[in-house]
Amino acid sequence: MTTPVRITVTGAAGQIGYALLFRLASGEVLGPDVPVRLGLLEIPAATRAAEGVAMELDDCAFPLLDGVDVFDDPRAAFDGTNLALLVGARPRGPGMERGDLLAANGAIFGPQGEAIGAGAADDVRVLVVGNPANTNALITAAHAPDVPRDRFTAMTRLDHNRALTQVARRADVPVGDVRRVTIWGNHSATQYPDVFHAEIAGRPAADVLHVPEDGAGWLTDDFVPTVAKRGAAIIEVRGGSSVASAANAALDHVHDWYRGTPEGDWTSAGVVSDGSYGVPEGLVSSFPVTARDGRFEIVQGLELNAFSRARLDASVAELAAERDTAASLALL
Ligand code: NAX
Repeated sequence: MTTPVRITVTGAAGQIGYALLFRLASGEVLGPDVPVRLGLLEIPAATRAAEGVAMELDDCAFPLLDGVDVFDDPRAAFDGTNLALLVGARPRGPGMERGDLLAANGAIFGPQGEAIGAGAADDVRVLVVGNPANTNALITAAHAPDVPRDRFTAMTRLDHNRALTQVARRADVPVGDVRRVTIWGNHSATQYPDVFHAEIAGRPAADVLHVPEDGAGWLTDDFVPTVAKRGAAIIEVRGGSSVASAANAALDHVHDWYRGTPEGDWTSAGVVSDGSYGVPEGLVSSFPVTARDGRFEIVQGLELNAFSRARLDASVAELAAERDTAASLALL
């Protein structure tokens, strides 16, 4: 057996953890010849539940699963890890302001970043799912200054997948016919799902869907709010937050990061900005990205019309405000 990929999942006893661990162990994400060793990090109060998840993983007899370890200490959990999925986070409680939420999450993601910096493998890759995902990724990266910046990502793949389906529904085509949709900015209500570079069965989506340059009509009134508020809609209808679709998106993100995006297409991911598209360097913003040889690259050279520019700028302003709040709380 080749050396297993060590994967650490935080919040492993939570809902999303439960929906993604079994698929990671099955081989469908990293490949049918890639053994994995899973580390489950939880808070002490939830390690017993995580042990139960580990027992169930054992009971699946996955041939590629080298073993499962349960941790309540980040240093031990991230020691030697190749892939860190940071799912566990502090949800917004009643009356909690954005600063309170960032402070609570800073207390989680700061130490986890330090632990990644101290002990993770040289090739470590980090995906932050726990909200506020972009700024939690920024805080994590800030605490691991020796790890290359391109190893820290935040999940906007669920928004991306939601956008693909909304476009396909509108055009009445199979979702596989839709390519090159983009989520820009923050994983929040200000995110900008962009169809101006998208294609439907090889034709410009804006032509097929009759979207004017100023975004009036369906784009502004229906598409953007439907994608941006889909999480709230799921809570209202299902009676709980997105779980399986969120886990699926995390696995799509990991799959593409390791195994590449399809030729001629791209996906969306929160990555550390290099200044592309005027997004201030260092912010973790969603961009259109391709993946090759285990690296995400921001798609360059897309023209943004005035509508897209304004939407992107608004979401980036929110990211900058979150960064400033995090800095003022000494979380960076
Ligand atoms: P759950 O509340 O079911 O699970 C969270 C788990 O994290 C709990 O078991 C808890 O004990 C654990 N945890 C808390 N602090 C921890 C720490 N310091 N170390 C390790 N584990 C810790 O939430 P779930 O539904 O699984 O959602 C997890 C996160 O994903 C939430 O922050 C949620 O907001 C976020 N989401 C992000 C999405 C995205 O697109 N980026 C979409 C889905 C989801 O809303």
